Amino acid sequence: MTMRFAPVSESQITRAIVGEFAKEFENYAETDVIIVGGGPSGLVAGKELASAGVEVLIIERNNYLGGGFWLGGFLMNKLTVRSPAETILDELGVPYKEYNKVKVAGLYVADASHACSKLIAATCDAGVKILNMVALDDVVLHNEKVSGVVVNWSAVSALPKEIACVDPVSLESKIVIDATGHDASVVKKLEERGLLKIKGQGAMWVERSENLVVEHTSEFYPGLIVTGMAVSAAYGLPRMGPTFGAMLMSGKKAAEVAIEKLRV
Ligand code: 48F
Repeated sequence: MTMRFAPVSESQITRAIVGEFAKEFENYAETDVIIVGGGPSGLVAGKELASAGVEVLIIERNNYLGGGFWLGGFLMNKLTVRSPAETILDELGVPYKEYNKVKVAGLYVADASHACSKLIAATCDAGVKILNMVALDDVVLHNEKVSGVVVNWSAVSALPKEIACVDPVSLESKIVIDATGHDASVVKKLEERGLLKIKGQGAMWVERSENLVVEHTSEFYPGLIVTGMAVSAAYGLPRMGPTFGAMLMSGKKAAEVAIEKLRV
């Protein structure tokens, strides 16, 4: 039997894309939580929040989600987590091995592609909406509280001003989460205005860093929660290198902090 696709024209396809995008963009111009950055910490935070019924929008400057979670380190796609973060791999249905049980306990290795794609799928399944190729330009500040973000297409900042003089647009939310990794881009917007001072990331010390990142995942400025490596940059904590347990656990904690704030 010959297969025949539905008779749909070019303009109908264009309308389907534009219509659905515009509807969603309009709905999410004001939302509960905006997460800037779709790496492991932002994705876990989004998944947890959406699963609890919170409206969440992730802003991601790349055309793909996952951030540093696609690779385990040094361009090698095996990633590690330390106990107890393997419980999140269990929740996501990601297979993993315990590494060299005899010498070290509680170190697990998984395929990065498998882990990252499962996390992205779980985040989308939970109902999180995503804006790709959109970068943070600034924050919305109302009465000394972060109340949203100012964004533009990622390409705009890469073009010379004489070609791309494009004003950004603003999106309002009750809470913003900075999940932009080492850059801590949202926090830095507040620092640029002299509203706070960040310490910048400390040197490598895996033993301490993962616990500290989760401990310090919190509201860093009214309306702004930090998660993942942005916590490290904001509080001057040691870096941890290629192990991801703290990113996943910090995402969970950021969601808990946000839910608590939304209740008030
Ligand atoms: O860097 P990233 O993976 O952050 P994370 O969730 O995890 C860090 C680990 O991957 C690794 C590590 C610990 O094991 O050291 O680095 O803290 O993901 C950050 C995401 O934010 C996006 C960026 O493209 C990436 O996907 N991002 C960064 N700045 C902006 C942004 C911005 N200004 N606007 C929009 N997205």
